Amino acid sequence: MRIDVLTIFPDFVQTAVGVGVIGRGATSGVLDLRVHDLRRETTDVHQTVDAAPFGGGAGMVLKPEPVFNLIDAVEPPRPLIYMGPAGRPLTQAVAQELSELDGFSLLCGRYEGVDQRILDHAVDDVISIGDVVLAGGEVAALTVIEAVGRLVPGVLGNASSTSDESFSDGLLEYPQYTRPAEFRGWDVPAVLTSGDHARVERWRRAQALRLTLDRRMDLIEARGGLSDADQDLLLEFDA
Ligand code: JCQ
Repeated sequence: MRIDVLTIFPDFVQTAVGVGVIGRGATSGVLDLRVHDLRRETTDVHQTVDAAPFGGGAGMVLKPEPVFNLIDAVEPPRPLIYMGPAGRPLTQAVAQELSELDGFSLLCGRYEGVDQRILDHAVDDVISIGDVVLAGGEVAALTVIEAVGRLVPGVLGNASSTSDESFSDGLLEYPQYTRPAEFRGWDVPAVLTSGDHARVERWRRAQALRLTLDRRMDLIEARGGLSDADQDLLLEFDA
């Protein structure tokens, strides 16, 4: 999968995509990540990428020339997605859709905004990572790359599965424990060391249900409430 990033902070993005599973995906050739510097497509001596808004007002707006010049020079893969708080929300389902493409591109704007002609004539889609305002789209773009990249076949090792995790069945993830079985007087739940695998599975589901009920009632409602089996599980483990 090819992912192109159009940014005024290419060093930051390049460094960030070089670490962890995404970095290994790039090294192994499964991910083809190409970071482009919008400043290199400027034609003036000061390498100007932004200018004051027509009509007045605070802040600076990303100029169209560097963006369209870069698109003409590179022909980055479509869809070209603009990262901004006015976009459609990023969800695991959106990440899954993007992971099935051969490629896509991410345009990082600044919080003051970009010239509307970029959105009207170059951008195919706008995605938001949440109802929060960042100083720039770079961290949002990295969030998309990480969420999508790990779903691309060959990026995660065999040991890691993407099917048994939070959101894949609409519940938050159950608590995990590792050695030692006792740490500073805090014991691992006995069920996890009992060897009763069926009971472990039921306990995990009960814990996931309890956590989701406490923190994300919206997710419970989206599943149509608690089933009889769900309620039985909560009772079985006093969750
Ligand atoms: C992305 N969620 C938040 C780009 C405008 C008006 O503020 C803007 C901010 C950005 C940077 O991206 C985000 C963002 N998803 O803040 C354009």
